[in-house]
Amino acid sequence: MMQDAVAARAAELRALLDYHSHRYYVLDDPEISDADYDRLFAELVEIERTRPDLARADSPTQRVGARPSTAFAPVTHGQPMLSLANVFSEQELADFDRRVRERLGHDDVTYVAEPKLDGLAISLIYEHGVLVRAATRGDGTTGEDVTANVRTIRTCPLRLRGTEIPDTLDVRGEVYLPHDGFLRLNAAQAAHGGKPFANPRNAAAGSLRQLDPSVTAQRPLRLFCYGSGDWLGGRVPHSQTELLEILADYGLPVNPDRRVVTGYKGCLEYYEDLGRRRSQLAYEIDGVVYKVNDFAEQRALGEVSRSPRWAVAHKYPAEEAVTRVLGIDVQVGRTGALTPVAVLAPVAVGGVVVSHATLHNPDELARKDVRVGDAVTVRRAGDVIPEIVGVVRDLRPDDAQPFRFPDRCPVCGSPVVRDRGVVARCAGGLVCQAQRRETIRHFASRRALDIVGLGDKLVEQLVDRGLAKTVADLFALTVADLADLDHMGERSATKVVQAIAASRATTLPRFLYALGIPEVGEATARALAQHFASLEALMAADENELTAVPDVGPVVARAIAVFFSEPHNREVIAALQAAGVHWPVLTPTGGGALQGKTVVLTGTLEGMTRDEAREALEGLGAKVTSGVSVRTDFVVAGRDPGGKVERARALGVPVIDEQGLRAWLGKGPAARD
Ligand code: JCF
Repeated sequence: MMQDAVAARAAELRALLDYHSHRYYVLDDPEISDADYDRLFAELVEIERTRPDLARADSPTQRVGARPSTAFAPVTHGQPMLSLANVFSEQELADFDRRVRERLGHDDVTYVAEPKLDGLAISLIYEHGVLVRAATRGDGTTGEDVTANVRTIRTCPLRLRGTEIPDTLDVRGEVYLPHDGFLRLNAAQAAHGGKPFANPRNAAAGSLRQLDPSVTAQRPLRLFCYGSGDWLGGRVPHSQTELLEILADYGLPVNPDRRVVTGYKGCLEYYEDLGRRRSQLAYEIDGVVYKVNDFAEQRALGEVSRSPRWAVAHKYPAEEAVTRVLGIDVQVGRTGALTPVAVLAPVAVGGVVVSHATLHNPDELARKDVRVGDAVTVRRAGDVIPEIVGVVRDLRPDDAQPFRFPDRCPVCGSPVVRDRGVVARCAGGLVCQAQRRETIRHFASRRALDIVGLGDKLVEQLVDRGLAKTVADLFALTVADLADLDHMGERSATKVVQAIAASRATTLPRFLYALGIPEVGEATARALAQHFASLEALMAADENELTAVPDVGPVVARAIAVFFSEPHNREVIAALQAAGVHWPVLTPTGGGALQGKTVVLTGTLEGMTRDEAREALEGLGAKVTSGVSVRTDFVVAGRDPGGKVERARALGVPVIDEQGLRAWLGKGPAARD
């Protein structure tokens, strides 16, 4: 009797753990705390340890399985795993749709559109609802058995949920690694002296082909299901939409970003919309998949050579490309840091032509061993500067020489010193023309003093001719000084002089940012201004007092203290103030109406820019962040706010509109057009 009670409790625990892990991992909506989950889990582990007869292959405790004997054994798929034909342009998409319409004999075909993940195709076999085998796609006919590794994927149910479970179900999907998991994995690899993975797809593939499933279990793999092979018994889908709904009901993860669209125009709209959101997705995608929704129509269309006629992949422009290294330049930054930059044979990457890629620092350059003449893979992710992923070793010319990093500054000839290990720095300070140039450029830039018309070419000439040795010299420039320079003339010179004069009226955060203090970006400049309220108070602060500022740690505090202790920097600041650079007096923080509140801005505001709204909120003591979490106090939503508002509602975070914000700021209603 007692024994039956234990067996019943084990069954109950398995069901509870399955239920809660589905809520947590698949629905992203947990009902119990992690600690409560762990307690249930521990209870089941204990029962299975003392009663091995109750251990079961589909138990949640079996996700970290033993080394399997069947690892990577060939598996022949019951039905072939299809691949998708690709289209790369609107025209090719229109042609696909036309062929579908012609074969079906009607217009306005309904498609299901979904993101195309850059992962690995997988087949999951469930017998009577229990996961019995997982296999890679392989050549489409025969893949490899990766059951033990797939079991460790938290979103992959070991047992299907719900009712009307099929006798056999062969689910098709994509295993992938989200961006954050990829970054975490590579950081861990680096910490253990391992080799980092080039991209999330390789990392996912490497993880699935691990011999030791306990290693795979450490990899944050995820899964989305999008189709099926054999399907015997259970509920019968008649369309792709129904199929996805049924799979979701069975507890399988399906992509929430799917949409039903009509005609190729509808497909295109989805493609463009998703393309805009691409950099915000949690995972890498390389395109969109469109499938004819109706299964009767799919059957009528059939397939050609392993690709269905009823589906197509619409690719986004490649974000990686291979090109040649024509040269390696060493650039000198504002603080004297030397950055190696590869000069490339121009190549299109993700829709833009790239001719330079950063190699970050000498260590990175040495690690990648990039040589002039090498073929390299260049990558562009979102808005970031292009980067060299690695060298294509097979294409290296026989005479390629390793790059020797200079030990003298290429601009001023001063010695190069190493600081904090990785950064190589020119020791020339403001004697170095490059550092002078970059300092002035930064000072005049849009988010600093915003001197319109003082462009790179002009700054270069000012420095080369000795007209501006420091940023303070800018305020002494006359129309006559400038009118002589290349591409100038009386009129442009007058405009620049006026712009310089106008920039005297600034704000303390802008001024601090413009000084170019190492480690002090815009956010830190704002925090410093808010905390100290005056330049004098800031300059008088010691390292200890500086670390009292939010987000200022010892490294930043030290950089600030060193900067202000430098007599030359104090002289330049005094000269700037003598030249009339000024800002409104601030009141120190402590009493702002939104002190300590965390606010997220999203969507387009009508009456102010987002920067203005942020400055105003920060002026009241609020902290403005980008991601909505349980720690967010409220969200300000403008026009077309997107997913952050939904997330806020789901978390119970209050959402206010622009009118509400203006009320907070005491500004009255926005002017509308
Ligand atoms: O996300 C994908 N990589 C993906 C691949 C999505 C799909 O709906 C697919 C696929 C490969 C084949 N559908 C098929 C039929």
